[in-house]
Amino acid sequence: MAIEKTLSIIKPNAVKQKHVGEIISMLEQNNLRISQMRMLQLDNVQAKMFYQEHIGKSFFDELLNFMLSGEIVVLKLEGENAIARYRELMGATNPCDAKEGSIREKFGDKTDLTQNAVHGSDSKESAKRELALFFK
Ligand code: YYY
Ligand code: MG
Repeated sequence: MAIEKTLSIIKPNAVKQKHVGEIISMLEQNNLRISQMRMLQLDNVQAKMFYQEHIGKSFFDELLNFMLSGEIVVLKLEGENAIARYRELMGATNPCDAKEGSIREKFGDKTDLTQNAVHGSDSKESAKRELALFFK
Protein backbone atom coordinates (compact mmCIF):
# COMPACT_ATOMS: atom_id res chain seq x y z
CA MET A 1 0.00 0.00 0.00
CA ALA A 2 1.25 3.48 -0.87
CA ILE A 3 2.44 6.05 1.62
CA GLU A 4 0.02 8.97 1.44
CA LYS A 5 -0.02 12.48 2.87
CA THR A 6 -3.18 14.12 4.16
CA LEU A 7 -4.27 17.31 5.89
CA SER A 8 -5.83 17.34 9.33
CA ILE A 9 -7.30 20.42 10.99
CA ILE A 10 -8.22 20.57 14.66
CA LYS A 11 -11.13 23.02 14.54
CA PRO A 12 -11.83 25.97 16.90
CA ASN A 13 -14.25 24.14 19.22
CA ALA A 14 -11.74 21.36 19.94
CA VAL A 15 -8.93 23.89 20.53
CA LYS A 16 -11.11 25.96 22.91
CA GLN A 17 -12.18 22.82 24.76
CA LYS A 18 -8.52 21.76 25.21
CA HIS A 19 -8.73 18.55 23.20
CA VAL A 20 -5.63 19.19 21.05
CA GLY A 21 -3.45 16.85 23.10
CA GLU A 22 -5.94 13.98 23.10
CA ILE A 23 -6.55 14.29 19.35
CA ILE A 24 -2.81 14.30 18.62
CA SER A 25 -2.45 11.20 20.81
CA MET A 26 -5.11 9.43 18.78
CA LEU A 27 -3.26 10.30 15.55
CA GLU A 28 0.01 8.95 16.96
CA GLN A 29 -1.59 5.78 18.33
CA ASN A 30 -3.06 5.11 14.87
CA ASN A 31 0.29 5.44 13.11
CA LEU A 32 -0.58 8.67 11.36
CA ARG A 33 2.84 10.31 11.48
CA ILE A 34 2.85 14.08 12.02
CA SER A 35 5.44 15.53 9.62
CA GLN A 36 4.44 19.20 10.01
CA MET A 37 2.16 21.05 12.42
CA ARG A 38 1.17 24.66 13.07
CA MET A 39 -1.35 26.69 15.09
CA LEU A 40 -2.96 29.63 13.30
CA GLN A 41 -5.99 31.84 12.95
CA LEU A 42 -7.59 31.67 9.48
CA ASP A 43 -8.61 34.86 7.71
CA ASN A 44 -11.68 35.19 5.53
CA VAL A 45 -9.82 34.75 2.23
CA GLN A 46 -7.98 31.60 3.39
CA ALA A 47 -11.17 30.08 4.81
CA LYS A 48 -13.08 30.66 1.55
CA MET A 49 -10.21 29.21 -0.47
CA PHE A 50 -10.03 26.18 1.81
CA TYR A 51 -13.79 25.45 1.68
CA GLN A 52 -14.31 26.60 -1.95
CA GLU A 53 -16.20 23.39 -2.85
CA HIS A 54 -18.96 24.41 -0.40
CA ILE A 55 -19.45 28.03 -1.54
CA GLY A 56 -23.17 28.65 -2.12
CA LYS A 57 -24.37 25.77 0.07
CA SER A 58 -26.91 26.43 2.84
CA PHE A 59 -24.39 25.80 5.61
CA PHE A 60 -21.50 27.79 4.09
CA ASP A 61 -21.86 31.03 6.09
CA GLU A 62 -22.19 29.16 9.36
CA LEU A 63 -19.18 27.01 8.46
CA LEU A 64 -17.07 30.04 7.60
CA ASN A 65 -18.02 31.92 10.79
CA PHE A 66 -17.17 28.88 12.85
CA MET A 67 -13.79 28.33 11.18
CA LEU A 68 -12.94 32.02 11.81
CA SER A 69 -14.08 31.91 15.45
CA GLY A 70 -10.73 30.92 16.97
CA GLU A 71 -7.35 29.33 16.49
CA ILE A 72 -6.96 26.04 14.64
CA VAL A 73 -4.15 23.49 14.43
CA VAL A 74 -3.16 22.29 10.95
CA LEU A 75 -1.24 19.02 10.63
CA LYS A 76 0.40 17.20 7.76
CA LEU A 77 -0.07 13.47 8.33
CA GLU A 78 1.77 10.67 6.57
CA GLY A 79 1.38 6.92 6.49
CA GLU A 80 0.16 3.91 4.57
CA ASN A 81 -3.32 4.57 3.22
CA ALA A 82 -3.36 7.70 5.41
CA ILE A 83 -6.24 9.48 3.66
CA ALA A 84 -8.82 6.73 4.20
CA ARG A 85 -7.42 5.66 7.57
CA TYR A 86 -7.65 9.20 8.94
CA ARG A 87 -11.21 9.64 7.56
CA GLU A 88 -12.10 6.40 9.38
CA LEU A 89 -10.53 7.62 12.63
CA MET A 90 -12.41 10.96 12.32
CA GLY A 91 -15.83 9.36 11.97
CA ALA A 92 -18.89 10.61 10.05
CA THR A 93 -19.40 14.31 9.34
CA ASN A 94 -22.27 14.54 11.83
CA PRO A 95 -20.95 13.70 15.33
CA CYS A 96 -24.30 12.01 16.08
CA ASP A 97 -23.58 9.49 13.32
CA ALA A 98 -19.85 9.06 14.05
CA LYS A 99 -18.88 5.61 15.26
CA GLU A 100 -18.01 5.08 18.89
CA GLY A 101 -14.42 5.94 19.71
CA SER A 102 -13.93 8.11 16.63
CA ILE A 103 -12.60 11.67 17.02
CA ARG A 104 -15.90 13.28 16.00
CA GLU A 105 -17.90 11.01 18.29
CA LYS A 106 -15.66 11.94 21.22
CA PHE A 107 -15.04 15.63 20.59
CA GLY A 108 -17.64 16.85 18.06
CA ASP A 109 -20.68 18.82 19.23
CA LYS A 110 -23.69 16.47 19.06
CA THR A 111 -26.07 19.46 18.98
CA ASP A 112 -24.29 21.28 16.12
CA LEU A 113 -22.77 19.32 13.27
CA THR A 114 -20.77 22.33 12.05
CA GLN A 115 -18.65 22.02 15.21
CA ASN A 116 -17.42 18.53 14.46
CA ALA A 117 -13.91 19.02 15.91
CA VAL A 118 -11.73 17.99 12.96
CA HIS A 119 -11.23 18.13 9.21
CA GLY A 120 -9.61 15.52 6.98
CA SER A 121 -8.91 15.54 3.24
CA ASP A 122 -11.30 13.29 1.32
CA SER A 123 -9.09 12.25 -1.65
CA LYS A 124 -5.55 12.44 -3.02
CA GLU A 125 -6.50 15.51 -5.07
CA SER A 126 -8.02 17.30 -2.05
CA ALA A 127 -5.04 16.39 0.11
CA LYS A 128 -2.61 17.86 -2.41
CA ARG A 129 -4.61 21.07 -2.78
CA GLU A 130 -5.27 21.50 0.94
CA LEU A 131 -1.69 20.74 2.05
CA ALA A 132 -0.39 23.35 -0.41
CA LEU A 133 -2.56 26.01 1.29
CA PHE A 134 -0.77 25.54 4.62
CA PHE A 135 2.64 23.93 4.04
CA LYS A 136 5.39 24.89 1.61
O1 YYY B 1 -15.56 16.17 4.69
P1 YYY B 1 -16.44 16.44 5.89
O2 YYY B 1 -15.84 17.48 6.81
O3 YYY B 1 -16.82 15.20 6.63
O4 YYY B 1 -17.83 17.04 5.37
P2 YYY B 1 -18.14 18.02 4.15
O5 YYY B 1 -19.38 17.53 3.50
O6 YYY B 1 -16.93 18.23 3.30
O7 YYY B 1 -18.51 19.40 4.87
C1 YYY B 1 -17.51 20.26 5.36
C2 YYY B 1 -17.91 20.76 6.72
O8 YYY B 1 -19.08 21.57 6.62
C3 YYY B 1 -18.29 19.66 7.72
O9 YYY B 1 -17.16 19.12 8.37
C4 YYY B 1 -19.22 20.37 8.65
C5 YYY B 1 -19.88 21.43 7.79
N1 YYY B 1 -21.25 21.04 7.39
C6 YYY B 1 -22.31 21.68 8.00
O10 YYY B 1 -22.11 22.54 8.85
N2 YYY B 1 -23.61 21.33 7.65
C7 YYY B 1 -23.84 20.39 6.71
N3 YYY B 1 -25.09 20.09 6.39
C8 YYY B 1 -22.74 19.73 6.09
C9 YYY B 1 -21.46 20.08 6.46
MG1 MG C 1 -15.03 17.43 3.13
